Amino acid sequence: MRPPPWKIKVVEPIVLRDRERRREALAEAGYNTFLLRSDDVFVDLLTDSGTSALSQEQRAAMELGDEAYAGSRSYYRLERAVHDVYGWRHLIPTHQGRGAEHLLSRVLVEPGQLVPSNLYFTTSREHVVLAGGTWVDVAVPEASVTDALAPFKGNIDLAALERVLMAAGPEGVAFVRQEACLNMAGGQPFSLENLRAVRALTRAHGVPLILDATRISENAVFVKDREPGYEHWPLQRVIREIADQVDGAVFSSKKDHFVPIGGFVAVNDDELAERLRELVVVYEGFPHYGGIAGHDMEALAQGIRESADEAMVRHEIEQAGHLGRLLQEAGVPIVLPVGAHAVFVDAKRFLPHVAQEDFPAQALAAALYLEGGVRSMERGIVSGQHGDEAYDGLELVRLTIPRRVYTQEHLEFVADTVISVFRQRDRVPGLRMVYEPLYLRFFQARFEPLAPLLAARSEHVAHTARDRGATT
Ligand code: PLI
Repeated sequence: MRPPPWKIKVVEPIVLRDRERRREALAEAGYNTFLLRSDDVFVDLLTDSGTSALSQEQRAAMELGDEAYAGSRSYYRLERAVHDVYGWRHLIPTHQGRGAEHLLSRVLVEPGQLVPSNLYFTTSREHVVLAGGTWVDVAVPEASVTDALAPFKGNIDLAALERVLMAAGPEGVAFVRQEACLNMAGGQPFSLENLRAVRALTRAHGVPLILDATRISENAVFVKDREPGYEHWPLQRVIREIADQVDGAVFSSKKDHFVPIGGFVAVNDDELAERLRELVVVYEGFPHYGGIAGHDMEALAQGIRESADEAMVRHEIEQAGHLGRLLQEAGVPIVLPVGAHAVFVDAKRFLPHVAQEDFPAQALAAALYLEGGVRSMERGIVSGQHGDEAYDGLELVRLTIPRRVYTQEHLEFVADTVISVFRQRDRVPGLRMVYEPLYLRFFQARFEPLAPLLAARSEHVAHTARDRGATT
């Protein structure tokens, strides 16, 4: 792996708590890694959202924050950055990605309308459903096959999309959503060819095309690497080419833009922008700050420019690739090809003895924490099942790499931890859910193990014997 294109100027101490404390912390957290205190975590791979390191240029820019309620200089600098890098005409800042999704869903979705998308993202789907819409998965089938070595598993199935558009008619579809580096499938990119074909279909049917551009930079790198014809294009040009295909985009800037908070909706249509600006004052703030501070807008404007720096973006992808290779070499089942921002472990194949309704990915995330203080995130039935709908889809644990934060040694420690759990995987039992929140349950659900987790050998033997009905 190439050395990172940055060096470290400020450090944050981290501590590996002893195993007894980790076991205690896990129980206190209801076996949900979201509910752990970060003080109890050693390597935090929960998410790449808001966890990146700011650059010296971002920190310096923050000093220029204009905190005026209206007409802030920082807003205009942000607008210029969005315009220069992506080209969209109207910018509506929000506090983070889900703020943008909320506004867009309220403006575009009429009750009963459909939103076809390449797979789902948790908050994106929730806002569509809360606005009365129905989410329709039109991802290519290989998106849900963890070992399918397809280069563009983030593509939309064009025939499936056309069927939905024909059956529902333009009034039946609120918008089509395509997500860059499809998070829930493993950070998998779409090709520009596919995006163009989706553009043509949506145009023919008179339906808006909205990009979830949260990880557009990594998607653009994969286009350069895997799609013939773009290898010599500067990254900025590929990003712009993607942005040019869509009517608008939502962004969680907490990922590619390296900021701890912030997001936005950007659209080209004047009337749609007006509707969004009418609503932003109700839910986020004045259109010139949209729920973030002037100094946040400065960091974001600078971060947007850095997100088109190919060396920066490539390093993130290479870190994920390196961790993926270490796991693959040890036989750990992971999603292939390794995607943009994370390595996704296939919990169904890792823990074949745990039925999906006993939450294998949640159990595995708990075990990784117990084994090495490594925090990961469940991306399986807990995140994916919506309401009473049946779920037999992907069951993954995401090891997500914050940008510009961890070194190769950290990643190697993480690999050792995962491999160690893999070697004793028969000692990872399923879980039972004991508290289920009403919305987005994965954030705050609580669990109990069905048997002691990574129990000491003697305890494990006793338990297994009990399972078999033997007396010990
Ligand atoms: O977490 P927000 O509200 O800034 O953004 C929501 C959101 C929208 N789209 C996509 C593709 C996301 O990945 C996303 C947030 N992702 C999180 C928090 C993650 O851990 O992946």
